[in-house]
Amino acid sequence: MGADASAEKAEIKEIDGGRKLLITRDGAEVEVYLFGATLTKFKTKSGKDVIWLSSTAKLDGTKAIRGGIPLVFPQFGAPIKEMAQHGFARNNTWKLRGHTDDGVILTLDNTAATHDAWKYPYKLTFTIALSSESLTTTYSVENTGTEAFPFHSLQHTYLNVADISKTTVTGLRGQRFMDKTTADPAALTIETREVIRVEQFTDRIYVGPTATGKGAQVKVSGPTMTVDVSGTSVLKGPDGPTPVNNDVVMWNPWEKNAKGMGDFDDDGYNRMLCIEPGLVSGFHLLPAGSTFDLVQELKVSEPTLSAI
Ligand code: TA6
Repeated sequence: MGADASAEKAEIKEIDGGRKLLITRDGAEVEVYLFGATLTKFKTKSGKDVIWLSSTAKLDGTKAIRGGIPLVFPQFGAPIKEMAQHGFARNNTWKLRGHTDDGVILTLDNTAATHDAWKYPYKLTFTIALSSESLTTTYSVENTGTEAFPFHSLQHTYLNVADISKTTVTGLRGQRFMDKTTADPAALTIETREVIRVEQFTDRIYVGPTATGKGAQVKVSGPTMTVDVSGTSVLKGPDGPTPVNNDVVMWNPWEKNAKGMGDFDDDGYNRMLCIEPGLVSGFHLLPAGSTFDLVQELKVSEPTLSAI
């Protein structure tokens, strides 16, 4: 991603004993742990704290970080029972591969992390590109082996909405979703609401945007900021790039489930909402030598009156 002509080059510092990187550019800042390549902070030039992180999150590498943008691979949930929920990418330490004009590139591959139940050669790349009021993160899965492999991938983004009771989500009307809080989590229902308010335990997968025919475009309007979340995905194979309809996960554990997690603030559900572009509604096969790119953009702007 080339730097904006008007913006300065990103500055990168190792902090917290080298466990974390601080990226600053154009008055904005991002913090990302090498553990899981988990981005835990994004503060805009105008002072908005966009990402939620539980105050009780484990930050010592003993478990996936609760909050931020944990990276899900090769599975979402635990269809492969022998493997940790959401796979092993978020539970292993990534390497800093290099700097760019607007951020950094982190990588993980099968020489560092794999699993007996999923032993394919792969390379993950997480590219962070920072501007004053936006953050673009590209999560790439490359099949470096000789046979196709099944995978999911997701940027598990915890947004800091400040007050869930004053927050709305728009842009999902007309899309089909699976509701994991029901007795039939695989059933598909059409979203009929243009303005969605989250007022209870919510755990949904909006399956491959049909309404827009391109990537996911969701607006999260809270009392302190508005975040336009866009998720686009591309399969890059020998015949060139092919756009792929990605899914959008929406999750808020609500009060009872929040209290049931030791690393989730008891009242944290009031201040967060997971809106997550990914490829999770079923295992997808990635052909040998191909790469799947999942690009998330968080564009931040002032709160709008309708959210209050
Ligand atoms: O965000 C969707 C989801 O699969 C939820 O069902 C919930 O399990 C959440 O991920 C958090 O998972 P984690 O393994 O990080 O506790």
